[in-house]
Parts: sequence; structure tokens; C-alpha cells
Amino acid sequence: SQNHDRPERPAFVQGAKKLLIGGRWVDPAGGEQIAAINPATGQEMCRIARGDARDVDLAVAAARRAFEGDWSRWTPHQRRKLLLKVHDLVLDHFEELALIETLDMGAPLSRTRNLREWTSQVLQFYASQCDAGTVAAPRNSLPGHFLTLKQMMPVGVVGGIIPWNGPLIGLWWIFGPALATGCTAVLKPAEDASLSVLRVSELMLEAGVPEGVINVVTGYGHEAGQALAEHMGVDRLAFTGSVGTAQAITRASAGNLKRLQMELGGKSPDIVFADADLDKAVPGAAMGVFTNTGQVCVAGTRIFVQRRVHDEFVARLKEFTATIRVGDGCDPQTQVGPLVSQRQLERVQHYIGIGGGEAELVAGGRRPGGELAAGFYVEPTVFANVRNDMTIAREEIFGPVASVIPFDDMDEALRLANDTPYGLAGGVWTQNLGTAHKVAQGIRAGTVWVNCYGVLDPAIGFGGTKMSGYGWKGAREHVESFLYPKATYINLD
Ligand code: TXE
Repeated sequence: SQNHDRPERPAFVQGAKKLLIGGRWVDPAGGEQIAAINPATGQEMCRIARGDARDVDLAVAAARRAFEGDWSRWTPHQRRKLLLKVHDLVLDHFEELALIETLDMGAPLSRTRNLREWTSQVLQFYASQCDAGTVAAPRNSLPGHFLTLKQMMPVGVVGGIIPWNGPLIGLWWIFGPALATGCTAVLKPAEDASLSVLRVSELMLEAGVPEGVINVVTGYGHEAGQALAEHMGVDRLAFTGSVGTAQAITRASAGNLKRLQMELGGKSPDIVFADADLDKAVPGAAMGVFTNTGQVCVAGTRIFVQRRVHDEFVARLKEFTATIRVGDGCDPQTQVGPLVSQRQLERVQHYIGIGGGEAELVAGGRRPGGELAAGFYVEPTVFANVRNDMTIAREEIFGPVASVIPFDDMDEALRLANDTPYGLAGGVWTQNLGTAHKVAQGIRAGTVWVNCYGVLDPAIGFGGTKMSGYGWKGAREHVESFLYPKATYINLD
């Protein structure tokens, strides 16, 4: 057994966690908690606070005070230094953070430990953006003696509602640009995975983030989340999650016309041409679906394979899938951990049932037994002979379920690839440069990978089109969406 390598549970993962409001850790107004369950065992590890509208009110007020206080006089240089201090402290504690994330949402240590380098990049990127709000364009082109300035000003209090599939990634899309621009933030992590956000927030206070600049209200979506979306004191709201919740948030946020940024799901196409190097395309396409147990917004869940190599591809995919090590994420050998929750397990099993009725199951589909029986596991699953109009090819499953769909030529591949309400990402595997570029241009989605899948540079960023949402995360555009332009005309006479 590999058990001897398993690290100990961090001391942080115990007791009843609090809310971070105005620089203090406080109990929720309602005094209630939510169990934090380890998805590998189904057992409760500790409890998080069930924040509600009252706590959101306090957090938004604290964020407003901070925004209007000393924080507004911090120079870009000071904010950059702060972000770099956060960077250093978070990286120093990354082993603990990776373990907390693994225990809380199930992703294997082989994945969460790897996020260290990405976290370093994302924090360095936002540190590099602290001058985005400085004077942009002085001009004197008006008749008479005028000096005109165009400045970018911080929008104010920003809200963030993030999901459970990668809170250790998702929190930086809120806190990074907020600190870079001089905004203040109220973050509501998902009820299924809040622990890494709470620990990172402790570290951020330790690094010197002033009170009220970041606030964290844990709790349920229909309580704390809804309150944040409705709140008149929140100027901008970023949401990552499901389409239905995005629609509810859009309606709830209408009161003060919040600036919204939405990153929703996908049903991303991954297109394998007959000339592709199958030694790379098979594992690449497979892990494009199975990584993080399929709980990835950009997962390439519709694998289109050119008919000439279809049977060979399916045979090799089946073979590869059988080699994937499913298990407790705390085992360093594990490649695919459990799903995040009982609810997600039921959702994925429901779709596997539907798939069995409409297509051909060639791998997985069951729950592993033995010592894994108590966790929320499901085997990596492959369906072949899928048609693009079947339910499993249309709806986001958010589990380790791949659908293989045959195609004849590029036109057909692109037509099918784009026949989806989503537009988040896509991939293409080919050795032909022309094919690669034509398909990359032709897929209507925010990101396309050529002979790879899932790579993400925070300085380039990502985002979706169609019903996958709008608003870019990462890159300069993201930072600018935390700012509004202001013109000042100065009459020099
Ligand atoms: O998502 P929700 P769920 C997709 C994926 C998954 C499905 C359902 O297909 O199977 O959504 O997952 C908060 N007002 N994605 O139910 O509800 C909630 O507390 C304000 C794709 O977990 O969208 C959590 O913090 N907030 C995705 C966050 O919204 C509300 C990641 C996400 O939860 C709310 C996650 C409300 N009324 C799920 N209701 C991706 N794009 O990566 C809930 N929330």
C-alpha cells in the first residue's frame, strides 16, 4: 500500500471556522455551521460558518469603510509590495494549502501541489499590474489652455462567488485584481469547499493586508450568495458556477446595476484528426476530461475523432483509462480523486445512467468498491458512438465522463463542435499546421489548445463566449474591469 506517504491532517482542519469581516474572525449572526466533509471518506472533518444576509451586510460595510479609508491612499508601489509579500507567504505555506484543498474537495495532491507554480505566476502577474490605475493619457488638444487627464479609478467593493472545484485557483481571480487596483473584496466560497480560502485569508492578514480590504463570508448560495448578489453596496460581482445560478445572480444584481463577470460551464470539443500523434492525443484528450475528476469548466468532454482512426482511438482510450489510478487524493500516487460531494456523485451517476441508454459504454461507469466504497468515487468513464444531439453530449456533467463522437471531415467537425450552447474552450490534435489553425479559428470559444489541453497562463487569461459567460479573467483586461475611466479637464487660464 502507498499509505505510508500520506501526510498528516493540518491543524487548521478542525473545530468551527469563522467569517472574516473587517480584519476579525467572527461567528456568523445566525450562530449556525455547515459540515466540511472529506469526499474521500464521506466523513465530517470540521465545520464552516453558515453566513447569511446579516453577515454579508457587515462584510460589505467593512469593505466600504476600507475602500474609503487609508487603503485609497496606498500607492501602486505599496500595493505591489503587499502582493509580493502575500506571494511569498502563500508559497511558503503551499504544502499545507495543497493538503487542505485535497482534503476538502478531493483533488489529488499530485494536482494541488502542482498549483504552487501557477499560484506564483498569478500573484506575480497581479503584482505587475498595480500601475493600471495611474494616469493614462494626458492631452492638451482642446482649443485654449487645457490639460486633460484620463485616469482609471477603482470601482469600489467587489463581490466574488466561487465554486468548489478549485477554490485555491478561484480566489485569486478576486483577491489578485482587487489588491492590484485598490478595490476591496467580499468573497463567498462554495459551501462544499471553503477551507483553503479561509486559510489563505489568514495568511493574507499576516502578510499585512489591511482590515476590511478582504472579507470572507462562507455559507450557502441561496443565503450568503444571494445576499451578496442583491447587495446595493457591491459595485462589481464576479461569479463562477452554473448557468442557472448565473441567471439568478443576474436578476438579483439588477438593483444597482452591478458590473458582472460570469464564467460558467462548458461542453468543450476536443477534435482528433487522423494525422494526430495518437501517443500524445490519447492521454492528452483523456486527461482533458478526467483531470480533477472531470470537475473542470474547460473539460474537453466531447472528443470528436476522425472516422479513419476512430476504432483505434477508442481502443487506446479504453486501455489508457484502465491505467488511471483512482483513489484518495492524499495518496501521492493517485491521479483521479473522488467527486466533491454526494450531490455531485448523484448528478454524475444520473448522467452515466442516461449515457448507458443512449450510447455505448466502453470504460468505467461504476463506483469503485473496497476501501473506496465510502467516498464519492466514480470510475473514469468513456462512452463511444455518441451523437452530438444526445443528452450526454449536450449537458455539462462535471464528472469524469468522456463522449467520443466520430466525424468525417473538418467542416463536419467544426459544425458539430459549435453545435452547443457553450463556448468556453476546445482542442485540436493534428500534425497539419493548416488544419490546426483553421480549427483553432473555427471553434467559437474563448480558448483553443493545439496538441495540448488545459494550459493556462494568467498573463494571457481566459474566459468564455455564448452561454459560458463573459468577461476575461487574467491579463490586463481583467484588471481594467476592476476600474472605471475618469476624465478631468483642467482649464489652465
Ligand atoms: O453550482 P452553483 P453547483 C456547474 C457544473 C455542476 C453544476 C452545479 O455543471 O454540475 O454547475 O454545481 C453559489 N445566489 N458548475 O450547484 O449553484 C454557491 O454557493 C448566489 C460549473 O455547485 O452555480 C457556490 O458558491 N450564489 C462551474 C457557487 O454559487 C449562489 C463550477 C456555485 O454554485 C446561488 C461549479 C444563488 N442563488 C459548477 N446559488 C465552472 N464553471 O467551473 C448557488 N450559489
